[in-house]
Amino acid sequence: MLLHYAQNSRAVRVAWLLEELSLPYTIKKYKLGDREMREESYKKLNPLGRVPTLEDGELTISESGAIIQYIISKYGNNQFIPEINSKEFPSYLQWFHYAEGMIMPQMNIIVVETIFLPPEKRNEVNLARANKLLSKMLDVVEKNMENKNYLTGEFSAADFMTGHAVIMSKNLGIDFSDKPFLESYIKRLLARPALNKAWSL
Ligand SMILES: N[C@@H](CCC(=O)N[C@@H](CS)C(=O)NCC(=O)O)C(=O)O
Repeated sequence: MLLHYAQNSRAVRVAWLLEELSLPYTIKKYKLGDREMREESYKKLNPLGRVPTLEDGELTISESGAIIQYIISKYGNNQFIPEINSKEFPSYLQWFHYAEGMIMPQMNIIVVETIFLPPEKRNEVNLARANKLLSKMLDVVEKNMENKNYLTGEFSAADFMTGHAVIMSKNLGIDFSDKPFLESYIKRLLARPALNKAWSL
């Protein structure tokens, strides 16, 4: 498997899973914003020129969540996915999708309004709204973590998605002083050697 990867991106989620499963893979490294990600050869693999993208033989697949589900189903013997009839299964689905559904849209706005746009084009109202909403989205995760080590109790594939999104929010400078359970959750995730490896590729 070849993973198209950039540091501090959602590609870390996929590398993290590959490391947890000890699967062999190679990476092609980009820097976010690289011209190389906009070249036609890469756009053939990922028309939006984004990461992650995974190549597996003839197959090319993008969307971090889809890649994670693909790898776990095909090579992971469904590890990190609660049994379908368990009470954890619906909760796993919810937290798996919460990252791209609720957290990342706000983070995208914050990144655009603070990094991508030149100062004269930035919009303070959009930024303040995204910050407020992101904090609200994180409060829901905080509440969930009150009595748990991981999002659904045991470590699951939901942690690759929403756990990573929580860490990215913290790295972006969101105030976590009122989110002690998320602070300990982040520490717990960062203590996993597989995540450390994935983060520093
Ligand atoms: N929903 C997609 C989002 C992919 C995405 O936006 N990736 C970002 C990095 S985290 C990217 O490649 N950005 C480069 C750009 O926008 O030019 C996923 O989960 O894989």
